[in-house]
Amino acid sequence: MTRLLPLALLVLTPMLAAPPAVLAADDASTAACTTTRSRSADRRIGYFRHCPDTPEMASFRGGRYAMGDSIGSGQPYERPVHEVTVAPFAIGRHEVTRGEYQACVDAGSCSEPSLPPAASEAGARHPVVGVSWTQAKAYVAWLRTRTGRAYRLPSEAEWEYAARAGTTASYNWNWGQVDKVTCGHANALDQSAKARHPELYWAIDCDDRFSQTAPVGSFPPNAWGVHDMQGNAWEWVEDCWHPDFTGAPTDGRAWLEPGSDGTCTKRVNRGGGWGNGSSSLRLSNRDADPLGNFSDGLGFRVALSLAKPKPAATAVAAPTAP
Ligand SMILES: [Ca+2]
Ligand SMILES: [Ca+2]
Repeated sequence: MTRLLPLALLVLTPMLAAPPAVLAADDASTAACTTTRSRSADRRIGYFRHCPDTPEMASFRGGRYAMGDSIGSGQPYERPVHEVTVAPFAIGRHEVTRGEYQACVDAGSCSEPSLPPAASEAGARHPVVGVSWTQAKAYVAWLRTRTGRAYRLPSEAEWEYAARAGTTASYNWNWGQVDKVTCGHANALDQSAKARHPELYWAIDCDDRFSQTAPVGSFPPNAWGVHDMQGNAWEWVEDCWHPDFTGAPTDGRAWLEPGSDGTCTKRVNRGGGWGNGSSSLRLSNRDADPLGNFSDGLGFRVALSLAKPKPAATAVAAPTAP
């Protein structure tokens, strides 16, 4: 598979993190912080943050959806479309930011990103990029220690469920009406990026104001209140790479059985990034990289399993629709 950017793709020595401890999502017995909660303006979606320096999360009941390229415009590895039932979970409202990742670095539990940011991308609210899958795993291991909750990377099925927010279209902002990336909805390879990187031979025909990463939340959220699932930074997920969805799990778990090469050294990443155009930002598009690779366009967000929904007025609230 070809990704126009990241510009730099290097290889680190693979180093698998220890498997996560299994903790109940609402088990506060080891919590180090006070959880803060809020709801979307229409009160359908519950948000929470376990510690001031940890990511804000959006809660979903889970449900059944069609995963993969139901439009027919994608690649064979985006098919077959298959029904998946996702259990209740929470996912970061944003990509993990540089500021959030730095808290883990400061604690001595994460290594610095392998690519220093350009001055214009160094702000704490920019997504952390230049981190390998292994570094992303180290961050979620630190989150488990910091919060006492079983944070992890999302499964690929959870990622697509949250990204689609109920739509079967290619993009969650137009529901099939305009089949391309628009500069008002996602940070993609636009005219400002082409001006900064003249070696690129094309870009979408508008200016989204961000030649590389944008601070998270600079673009509107999807229908379920989650930002930048399409564009800005590509996002690592837990799953091993498989050449298509034949035999994929239908219960929303990460697909951890080895791929056709007999290994799980390549991990999936999703969503497209600032260096990509319309095709790569499609909701069903997939890519993968060796777990030690990193690039200036590849980051991640975190997830957390939830207990079955409680009444909306209590605890980690689940929205009525998602
Ligand atoms: Ca851009
Ligand atoms: Ca993204």
